[in-house]
Amino acid sequence: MAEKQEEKILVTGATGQIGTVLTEALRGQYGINNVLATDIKKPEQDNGRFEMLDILNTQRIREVVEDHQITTVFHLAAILSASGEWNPQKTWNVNMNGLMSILELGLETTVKKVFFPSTIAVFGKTTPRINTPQHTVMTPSTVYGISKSAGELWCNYYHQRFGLDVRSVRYPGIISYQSMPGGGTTDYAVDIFHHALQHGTYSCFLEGDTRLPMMYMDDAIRATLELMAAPAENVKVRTSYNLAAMSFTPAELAAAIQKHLPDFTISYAPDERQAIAASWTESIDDQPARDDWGWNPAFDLDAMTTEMLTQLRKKYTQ
Ligand code: NAD
Ligand code: AKB
Repeated sequence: MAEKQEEKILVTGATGQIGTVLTEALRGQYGINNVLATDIKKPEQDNGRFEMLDILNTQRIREVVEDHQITTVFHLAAILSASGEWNPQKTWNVNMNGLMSILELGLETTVKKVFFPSTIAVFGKTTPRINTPQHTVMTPSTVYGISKSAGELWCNYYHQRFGLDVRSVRYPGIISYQSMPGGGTTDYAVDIFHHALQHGTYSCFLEGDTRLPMMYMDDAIRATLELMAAPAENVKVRTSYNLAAMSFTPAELAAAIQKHLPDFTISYAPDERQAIAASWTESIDDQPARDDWGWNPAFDLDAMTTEMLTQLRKKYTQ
């Protein structure tokens, strides 16, 4: 408990889909004054300390870290898979150089611990598609996946060579009601709920049988906090842990929604995101995360669907 009081936390990319929810969870756990949210986008609600911070502004990041005596960084700032393909050079710059700046601060400042979110986008066409193992072939097809795959290796390097306590998970597609996703390939699994409640129909940008690993936000946040709280000696994977909860296709998600909204309809108009989705794997073996730090997801497809519809109904009727 005493240790938690002393932590000073910096969140980059805090205004994004995961950052919005993670920052609130961290404020609840560590105290509102011990968590500094940063992004290049202002938050919709002012719930605590926030500073505009471009992850490419190395000088400014150092000043912020030194001014606030930051001990732990949750480095979420990134450009995701679909948006990344519009500007590969910029995506590489933000995703790679942003991470390198944070890792360097781990050697030169008060920063002692870093969380780096990786992704199922590190996998590619040569990766085993079913029950993808922790250690496997990775030939990502997007610049986003390439940057995250390289990022994982750099995290491992800084841990092995310099002893920096860097921890990471490969999130599946994250589904949330609190915040909207930003430029990913799995975004349909959030959009569909909003369209189901507002319009009763959804045109999906992936084909109906495209199976992808997914996770409800509550599980993603809990995994992040549990990994970061685990004793260092239990964290044996220092690239990034496979993490799983459920896998489904757009057609299966639509059927789960129809159990609650029988008149809901879905159609399919695949766009360029279909090729990205097809290059990823279908299901993930996360046994090392379960063995090393006790990972266990709580939400499956039906539980997640019920919760999303319940929470969004409340939002739309407020
Ligand atoms: P998001 O796109 O919603 O949020 C990313 C945030 O980074 C945005 O608020 C954006 O403004 C910010 N950002 C972009 N460029 C920046 C810059 N130069 N300086 C500072 N901030 C900048 O993404 P998210 O879904 O919240 O993802 C957070 C992290 O988790 C990312 O690293 C992403 O790769 C990873 N991840 C997310 C998912 C998912 O399904 N949401 C899955 C796997 C991994
Ligand atoms: C995306 O679709 O790009 C993200 C991810 C799985 O990393 N949601």
